Amino acid sequence: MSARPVVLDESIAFVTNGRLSSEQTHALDWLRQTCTATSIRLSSLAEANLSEYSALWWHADTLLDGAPQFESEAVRSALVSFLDNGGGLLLSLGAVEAVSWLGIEPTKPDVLASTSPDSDGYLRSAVFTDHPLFDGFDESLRVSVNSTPASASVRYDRWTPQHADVLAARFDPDTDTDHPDQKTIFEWTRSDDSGSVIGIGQSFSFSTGDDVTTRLAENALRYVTEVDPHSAVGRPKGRTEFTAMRSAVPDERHRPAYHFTPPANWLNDPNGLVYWEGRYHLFYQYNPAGPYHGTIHWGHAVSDDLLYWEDYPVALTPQPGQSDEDGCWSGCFVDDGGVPRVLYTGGSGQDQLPCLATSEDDDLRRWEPDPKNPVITGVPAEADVLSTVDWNAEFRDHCVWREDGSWLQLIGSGIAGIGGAALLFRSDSLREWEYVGPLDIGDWRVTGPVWECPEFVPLGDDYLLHVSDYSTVVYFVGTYDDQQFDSHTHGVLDNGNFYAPQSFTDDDGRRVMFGWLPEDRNRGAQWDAGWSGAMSLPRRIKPGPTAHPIIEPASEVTLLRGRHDGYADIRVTPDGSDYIETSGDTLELQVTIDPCDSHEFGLILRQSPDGSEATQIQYDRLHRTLTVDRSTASLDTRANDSPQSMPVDLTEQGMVELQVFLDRSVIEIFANGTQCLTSRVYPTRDDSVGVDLFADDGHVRASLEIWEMASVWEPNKRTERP
Ligand code: DQQ
Repeated sequence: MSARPVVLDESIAFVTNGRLSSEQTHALDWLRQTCTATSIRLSSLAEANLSEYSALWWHADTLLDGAPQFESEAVRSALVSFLDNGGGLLLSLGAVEAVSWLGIEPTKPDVLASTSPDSDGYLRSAVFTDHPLFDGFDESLRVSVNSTPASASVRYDRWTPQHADVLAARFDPDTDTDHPDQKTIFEWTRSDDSGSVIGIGQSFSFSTGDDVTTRLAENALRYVTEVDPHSAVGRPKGRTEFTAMRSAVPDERHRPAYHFTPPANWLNDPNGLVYWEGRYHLFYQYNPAGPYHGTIHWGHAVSDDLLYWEDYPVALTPQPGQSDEDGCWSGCFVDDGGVPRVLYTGGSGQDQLPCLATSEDDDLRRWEPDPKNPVITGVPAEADVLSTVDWNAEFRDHCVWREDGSWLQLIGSGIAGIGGAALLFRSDSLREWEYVGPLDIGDWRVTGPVWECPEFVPLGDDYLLHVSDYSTVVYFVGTYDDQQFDSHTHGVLDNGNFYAPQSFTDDDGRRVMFGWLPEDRNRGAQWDAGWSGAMSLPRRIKPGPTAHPIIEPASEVTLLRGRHDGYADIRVTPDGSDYIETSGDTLELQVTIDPCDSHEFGLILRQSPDGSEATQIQYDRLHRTLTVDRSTASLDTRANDSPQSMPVDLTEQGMVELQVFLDRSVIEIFANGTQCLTSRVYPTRDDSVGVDLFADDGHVRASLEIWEMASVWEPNKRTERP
């Protein structure tokens, strides 16, 4: 950071709540060198003529707790009117606590400490890299702050403010560790016409004369004194805000162009999938505070065609003091005789319990949590549900259906010492449930100790149960009668980066599934990207000639096809390369390979001209295995380079037939209609877009159809629908 003279042509009031501490004296000295500064006691704010100042700065190096002035209504309304008249406010350290008292923020900060950590710094959000608060900072998202003397810290760790933009969390420079959940710099705007509020809860000390602190203070004061600062969005509500958010974290090399991704920040499981009043609704596990799993809300997107999605406002928000205060976890849609409801898991402390919410609009925009939440108040005593360090009882995620005039519900769980389980409940009202018993229990040595996200749906004459066992989505097909399920067939829904799927039926009776495609690069890389998690393409699940379900991309996906290249009957040998002229990173490929006398052969994607980056999709004929070899997929060591494999038999004609969807970091492979493997790759080079075929021995004959796929997102330059 370069030093520059600091001059603010503003008159700023420095608010104190008593005798100045040494830290406050240093801060006020700095302010006096920076602008016209006046010190005002908080208790006299109601009598002061605040219109003389363009901003107030309240810098409290101790907690506000118990300060009598903090309770004064006259002071509160003086501050609020100041803001409403366009005045700016900088709250630092202990003073950040005042946001809830001022009515700026309904969720109170949950960390109020009278000391700050020895080693400290900021972890800036990738969404707000252009925020004027960081003018003059270099591009790094990790900012070290030199020696921070003991002073109060105020943060949101467990919770996330509802109306703030989270500009930075905490970074520990000594151990080089990110703490994305320790949120510490915020911006609030009370209303469209009011001034801005910046809150800096930690590592903001003037006693040490740190450059970062003075630069931040100058930027913050300049920003809040601007006549028309950018206003904080908090939770985006409209198209402009969502588009701005998506544009802020384009990550063009890796962010999918035709798969659904969150506007920014974190996405995991699909939830509450439904075709309602003629539109598809995709809710999803969403953290608005950053690209990491925490403070889980329900995001919402709507589509007419399963391809082009419109972002809708957040549907469910954790409510402090309620049974979902720590997160609104996965759940399903329930059509209660035409009334749209969702059943989801509320997290609170170490409890996870089912909660109900209802929407009263056809658009499913607004959701009201039920006053009777949680609708099941504890796990069934007779079930011996597993308890772990994280949870009193592993008990979450819901699948609800109507049967013989009753509601039936499955909840994911685990039985101590035995294995993952899907527990069955019955209800007449959705608000009171009786335990029926386990629909199915696995063996923990095979399918893990806990089953998440169970879903139970008809499949032809049979039923399909699928569960996510922390690593894989396993399915069981069997018969169902009198609330008893007997499985006769099992398999894996996808052999790669695919988890917690959910499905729904549309008006045509098609069963369509989405799954979460988790990232496969480390957390630091996800933070830097500013977004995390994608949805799979819509997949149709249907009965096939065997007991295994057929899994194929929904037919709508073909609508994204653009330019087409076809390559017929190519002879591929170990001596050759450059068989394919088409290149790109958003493609659909249909490959048919006759193995001839070769044992190992396949397709190469995202190859750089010098070969330093390439992902091989390799078929091993001896072991009848398809492997995505990621050992050279990326030069970035933060990306997982381990191989991913699945069993694939040759077709009746002795061929390998693959349908592959490449969408930047996503590779979704469908083989023979029943086997899927989704992989994630993160090439670093712009020219890693080559496509090729290879044979390691002998020769193969191959045909290839390739389509360029349209982008469905504006920041990716949305193309016209083909
Ligand atoms: N994700 C949710 C849980 C579920 C898990 C939390 C599966 O409800 O068990 O975000 O990814």
